[in-house]
Amino acid sequence: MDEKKVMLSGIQPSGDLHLGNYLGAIKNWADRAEEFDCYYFMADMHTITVRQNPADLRRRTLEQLAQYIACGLDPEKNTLFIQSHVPAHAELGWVLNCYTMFGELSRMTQFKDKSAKNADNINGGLFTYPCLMAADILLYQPDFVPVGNDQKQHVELTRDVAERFNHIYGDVFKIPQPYIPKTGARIMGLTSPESKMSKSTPEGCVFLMEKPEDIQRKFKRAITDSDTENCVRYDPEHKPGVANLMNIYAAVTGKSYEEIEAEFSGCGYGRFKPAVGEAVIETLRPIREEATRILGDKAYLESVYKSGAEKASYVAGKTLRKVYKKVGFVAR
Ligand code: ATP
Ligand code: LTN
Repeated sequence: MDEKKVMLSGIQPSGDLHLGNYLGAIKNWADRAEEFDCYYFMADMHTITVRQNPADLRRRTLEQLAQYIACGLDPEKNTLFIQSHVPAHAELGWVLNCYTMFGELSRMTQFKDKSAKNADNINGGLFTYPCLMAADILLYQPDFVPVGNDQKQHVELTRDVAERFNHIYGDVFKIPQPYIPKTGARIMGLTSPESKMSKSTPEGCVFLMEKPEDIQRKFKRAITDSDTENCVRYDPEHKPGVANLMNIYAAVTGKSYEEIEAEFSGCGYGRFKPAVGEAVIETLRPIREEATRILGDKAYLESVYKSGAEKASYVAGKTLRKVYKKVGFVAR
C-alpha cells in the first residue's frame, strides 16, 4: 500500500520560467519525490483567462515541461502532466462553480489585480478562476500545495469550498494545506529590489533559458544601494538590493550570509555582482543544456505527458465519480 502523503502544484505557462520560479518553487519540489506522491502540471487552461497567442502557448507549455524535468523533476518519480489533457479538471471546475459564492470570488486579490491590468477583457473565466484551481487541487486529494505567498488566498478558498461540500455530502475531499517555503520564497527584481522578480519586468528578471552573457549583463546592472558603504553586508531593511543578491548567492551556492560577507570583505559591489552572476550562470547552465536536449526529443516529451495524463486521469477520475454520485448525476 502506498501511504505517502500527496503534494500537488502547477505553474501557468503564460511566460518563460525565471530564477524566482526556480528558487521559490521548482527547486523545492525536486527533492520531495521520495517522501511524497507528487503531481505537477502545466496550468494551460488558466492562461486563457488572459488572451494568449496560440502558437506561443503551445511552445511554452512543452518548454515548461522540458524545464521541469531539467530542474530535477524525474518523470519516473513525479506525475508530470498538462492540465487540459485531464478533462476532470474542467468537469469538477464546473461543479465547484456552483458551490462557490459570488462574494468569495469578488474578494480575490488576483482577480482585482488582473482586472485592473486587463480592463478590456474582464471575462467570466478570470472571475471564476479560483473554482478551476480548487478543482485542480481537490481532484488529487493532496495534503500539501506548495505555492508562493500570492497563491495562499486561492488555497484558502479551496479549503472553504471543500469544507462546504463535505458538510453537505460527507467526507469527499481531503482539506489541503498551503505549503510556503521559508527561504527563496521571494526573490526580488534585480532592477527593483522592492518588488518580486517577475517576467513582467524583464530587465530585472533572469530567465532559466537565458544566454550566460545576458545573465551576466543583468547582474552587472543590478541595483545595489544608494549608500556609500560599498560593502557586502546582509541588511535587508537598509540594503535591500545587496540582501537580494546575497539571498540569490546563498540559494545557489548553499553558503550562509556570514560566509558570503567574509568571502567579499573589502571587495565592494564591483567584484560581488559578477560573482553572483557567475554562480547563477553555473547553476542554470546544466538546466539550460538539459532542457534544450529534452526539447529536441519530441517523442520522449510526448511519452512523458501522455503517461502523466494517464496516471493523473486515473486518480482524478476516482474523485470526480464520487462527486458526480454525491450531487445526483446518473452514473454512465
Ligand atoms: P509573474 O512573473 O507574472 O509575476 P510568476 O512568475 O509569479 O508570474 P506564477 O505562475 O504566479 O508566475 O508563479 C509560479 C510559482 O513561482 C508560484 O509558486 C510562485 O509563488 C513562484 N514565484 C514566482 N515569482 C517568484 C519570486 N520572485 N520569488 C519566489 N517565488 C516566486
Ligand atoms: N494559480 C497558480 C497556478 C495554479 C496552481 C493550481 C497552483 C493553477 N492551479 C493548483 C497550485 C495548485 C498561479 O497563478 N501561480
